[in-house]
Amino acid sequence: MTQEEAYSKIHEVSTHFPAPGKLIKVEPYGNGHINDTYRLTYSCEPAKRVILQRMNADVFRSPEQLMENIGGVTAHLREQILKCGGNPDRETLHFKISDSGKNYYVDDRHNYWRMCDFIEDSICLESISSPDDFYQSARGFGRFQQLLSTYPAQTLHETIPHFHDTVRRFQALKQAVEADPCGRVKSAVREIDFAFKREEDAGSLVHLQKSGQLPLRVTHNDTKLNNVLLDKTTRKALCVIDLDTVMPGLAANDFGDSIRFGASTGSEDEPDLSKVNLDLTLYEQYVKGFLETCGGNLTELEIETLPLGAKMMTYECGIRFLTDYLQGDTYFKISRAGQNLDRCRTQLKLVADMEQKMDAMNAMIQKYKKLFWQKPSGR
Ligand code: ADP
Ligand code: GN1
Ligand code: MG
Repeated sequence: MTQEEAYSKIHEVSTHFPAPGKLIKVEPYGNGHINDTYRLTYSCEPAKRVILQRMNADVFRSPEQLMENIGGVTAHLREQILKCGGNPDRETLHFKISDSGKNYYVDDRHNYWRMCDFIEDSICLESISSPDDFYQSARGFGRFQQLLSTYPAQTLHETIPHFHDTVRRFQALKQAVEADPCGRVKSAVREIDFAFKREEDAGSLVHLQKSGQLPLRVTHNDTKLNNVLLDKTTRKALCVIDLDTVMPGLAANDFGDSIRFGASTGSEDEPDLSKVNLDLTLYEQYVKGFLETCGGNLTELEIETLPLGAKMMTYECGIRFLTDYLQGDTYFKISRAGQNLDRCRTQLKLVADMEQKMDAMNAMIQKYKKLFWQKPSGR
């Protein structure tokens, strides 16, 4: 499809959602790896902007269920935010109802589209410009989990089954190495070796959850820095976005995914690994913001396994990028050859660095646990 054809398709799709005026601009938007995101501008006074997304049907096999989750979760967040005296129009996403009566529209090629208000006067960061930005992102994700602690988790559909089952992710890597469909194994021997040496670690959190030692909570499961918006004026946490993977999950995974992306001194696809390390100052800011907002709800073991969550989410993401590289880059969008291998390398470099820094990571958890957590009486 040419760009012109794509834009004419978007014009057509937009007519199935309520229009506040004449559609005057369509632009590709954001840096997500999964969905196709566009920002649309309508001429009205003041001009109104919305986000239109084509959901990735290869990744999300039951878009109806996914949008049911999102409808339920955003309605709950709206109520909770109102109760706290917040502004739900800015602090949670608002999806529009299409002419099908649903919060999505299915086109003639069976593509699923959804539209939500663009949150104005917000910023979405790809990297940290000050430790305070990262502290704010921690507060955003921590508050999100806190607000959803009263949500009936059993009503949520599993939008991607076994999403953070690191043991299965490891099995998928093993299969990709054995099949080697693109002949790329030879270019990733060191990475495969590093990942295989840590096979036993893959089960650490999964086993604690399966044995009932770690509880499932309503979690976001994709807590990258660019999935939380900050207020442009105050630079405080504003709104958590990208709700596709809100499912029952582990607090350690939400904590860990933020650390692997935001507390790295390099970008996720940095080819120069000397630039990639865990920044302990940023890590500490995240610990503080996260425990301040949702630590009171967590069990002692949940708090103490947060650093393990950081290592495991980084390892898991590394082996997911590696698997995708070996399989021919079919899952994560790439903009250049070798990008998924570079992404894998940054994650594995971070794992190695976290292994070195684990004592310091644990000590910071203890420091903030004392401030923001109390042993419940009778436990
Ligand atoms: P993906 O699953 O592909 O990551 P996202 O839902 O995260 O898709 O959207 C991609 C990007 O679009 C985000 O990182 C953010 O920059 C921007 N974005 C998405 N929704 C909004 C919104 N409602 N307001 C402002 N920006 C948004
Ligand atoms: C994807 O959608 P996005 O870009 O926020 C992926 C995450 C990975 C991340 C790595 C549904 O997140 O799991 O951690 O890329 N989302 C899905 O950057 O697979
Ligand atoms: Mg995203």
